Amino acid sequence: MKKDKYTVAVVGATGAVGNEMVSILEERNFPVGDLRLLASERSEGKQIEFKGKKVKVHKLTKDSFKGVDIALFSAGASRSLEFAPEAVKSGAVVIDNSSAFRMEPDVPLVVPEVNSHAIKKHKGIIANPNCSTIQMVVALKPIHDAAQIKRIVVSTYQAVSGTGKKAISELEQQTRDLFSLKEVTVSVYPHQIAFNCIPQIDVFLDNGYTKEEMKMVNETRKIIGDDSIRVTATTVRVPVFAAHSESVNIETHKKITRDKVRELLSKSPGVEVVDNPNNSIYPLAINSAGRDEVFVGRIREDESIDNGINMWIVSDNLRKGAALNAVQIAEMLIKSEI
Ligand code: 25A
Ligand code: L14
Repeated sequence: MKKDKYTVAVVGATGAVGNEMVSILEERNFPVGDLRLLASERSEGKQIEFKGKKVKVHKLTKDSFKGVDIALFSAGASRSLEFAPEAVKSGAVVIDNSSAFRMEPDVPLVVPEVNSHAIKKHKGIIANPNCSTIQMVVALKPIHDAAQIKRIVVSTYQAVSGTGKKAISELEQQTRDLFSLKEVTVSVYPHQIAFNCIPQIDVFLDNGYTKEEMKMVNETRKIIGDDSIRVTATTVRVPVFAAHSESVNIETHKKITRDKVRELLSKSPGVEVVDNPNNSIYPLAINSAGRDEVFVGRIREDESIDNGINMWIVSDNLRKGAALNAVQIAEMLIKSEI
């Protein structure tokens, strides 16, 4: 049923993504009646500010969802597997930021600019895609509609904030220690991340790819709704705090020029073209942090094949890559139903 105000729960409210969810709900003036902040017992009693008031964090339990209309989950896949079905039983619609349900056939995997129509089919859970996938499909969908993408080759340069607060502290601490000529401690990532690039995000699978790389392959096809698109990815962690950057090469069935790509993308929702190479203007992580858009630049034709385009895609991984996309899904949901 439609309501004037909704009871919204944020699971993992004290984490990097959860924090961002709370501020985006406020910024966008989402019609929140009651805000329920949930995390582990480590955070019990902490307070987070929402619309000028301090809201207490409670321990997540199976009974946390009574009266909740919408539950935004971002506390890792194991918490989602355990608690999202409980939230649904209590009558909430779950928008889940973890990888737990993304590839379930019954669960819509949604990027509002690309496949908002899928929201209607939900059975209680809607999945928020992987951050690297979201920013890529926002930029590629308009090109796919115009020229039909055959193949995508992507390499990512991913910020540490995607891994959460512990990883943000680790990059800070390692940087400080190196400058103080101290021994560096490695705990979150398999290697030192300060002043380094690590070609591993998440664990390796039998095919030699990482889980993050295969998420980009499978989620891209599901969101665009075309299993014929071939995707190959290399995902790399870089010492950047916020915003993922991606070098993307596509091959299309129909020829599309660089000018046409620029024109299409400058009209596309959620995208901003930043592409003036003569003045060294192109998307940068430091300019994209804190912003909502997916920034695209370095657009050029791939001279090694007939129908190819190269581009550089940057977006804030905690915002469009996670919290903002989830809140946008919630906005569409309340427009259409519950
Ligand atoms: O368990 P997993 O699947 O490996 O996932 C945990 C990781 O998932 C990150 C998350 O980042 C964390 O690194 N993550 C976020 N979004 C994700 C996504 N889409 C994602 N992983 C995959 N896909 P985070 O640390 O920024 O946020 C974690 C949030 O989840 C809450 N949480 C954790 N366990 C919980 C839980 N909530 C309910 N029940 C549980 N059992 C977590 O709350 C936070 O909100 P918290 O209270 O546990 O943490 C508050 C602060 O404490 C620090 N901290 C975290 N772990 C420890 C810790 N301190 C001491 N010891 C620890 N072991 C954090 O810095 C956090 O700020
Ligand atoms: O599937 O940067 O949402 O470590 C969460 C962790 C994406 C990568 C997901 C990271 C992942 C992210």
